[in-house]
Amino acid sequence: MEITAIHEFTVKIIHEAGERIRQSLSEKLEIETKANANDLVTNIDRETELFFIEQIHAYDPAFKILGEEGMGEPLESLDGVVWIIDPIDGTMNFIRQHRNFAISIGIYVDGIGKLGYIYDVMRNDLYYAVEGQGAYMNDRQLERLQSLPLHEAIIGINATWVTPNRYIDHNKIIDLVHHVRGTRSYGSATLEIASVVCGRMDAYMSMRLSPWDIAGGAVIANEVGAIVSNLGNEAINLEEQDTFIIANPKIHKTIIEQYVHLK
Ligand code: 2AM
Ligand code: CA
Ligand code: CA
Ligand code: CA
Repeated sequence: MEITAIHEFTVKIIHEAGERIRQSLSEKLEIETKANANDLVTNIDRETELFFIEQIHAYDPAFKILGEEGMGEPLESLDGVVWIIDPIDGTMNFIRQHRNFAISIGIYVDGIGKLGYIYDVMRNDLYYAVEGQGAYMNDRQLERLQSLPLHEAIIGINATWVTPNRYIDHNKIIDLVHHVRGTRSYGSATLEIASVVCGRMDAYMSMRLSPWDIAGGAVIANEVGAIVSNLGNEAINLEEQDTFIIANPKIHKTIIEQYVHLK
């Protein structure tokens, strides 16, 4: 597989898709719900995924594609070259805020992450990595993450973590929130992951993410020394939904060992 050629091709189609999405903001969106009333999808999520599938299959029909909106063939395994795509991550932000959403792509070969992309569409910022060749935000190479104490950390969590919930003991999370320097919640998992790999935030966790939310980010994380796992400290699984954390190494260990008590 010609990694450099695929990388150049991917950057090109991400920028084209981003331009189409920006154009769509001046048109009326068709909005539907999926699993629940707050789980939204638009015609642009689907059209963007279809655009990627058409472009990728024109490039090489053997590439397999897993996309959130299910516009491709069902994926039977991670064997071969698999593109894992979230056409719009942060659909609610896309609809309501017209910002704070991203395109994310991870390209895996036999289950190993080779190329990862998170594109902040409205800021025109591309975060990416090629396995073994470092990670970048646009032209700037990202540095390996520096260690810092938990009381200086900014962590990404949303408000449901400090309310009673079925996944974790929320009282320990209240302790965590009191202990850290600050918390943030952006409403786009991939942009929160991008914040961690850049060192703007030191951890991000979610109670339920899907493969397309984390596939691109995990490749970038490896290149800067960020740790990704589920909240049980097991390797991420690209075939099903799971809990998720990405963090600076020491912060990852402290949060998992001292603050996350899974039910
Ligand atoms: P999405 O916008 O692509 O659906 C905010 O809730 C973050 O969690 C977004 O990155 C969103 O991705 C993701 N997410 C994952 N599963 C979700 C679900 N079932 N409902 C809403 N958001 C979900
Ligand atoms: Ca969605
Ligand atoms: Ca998503
Ligand atoms: Ca999405």
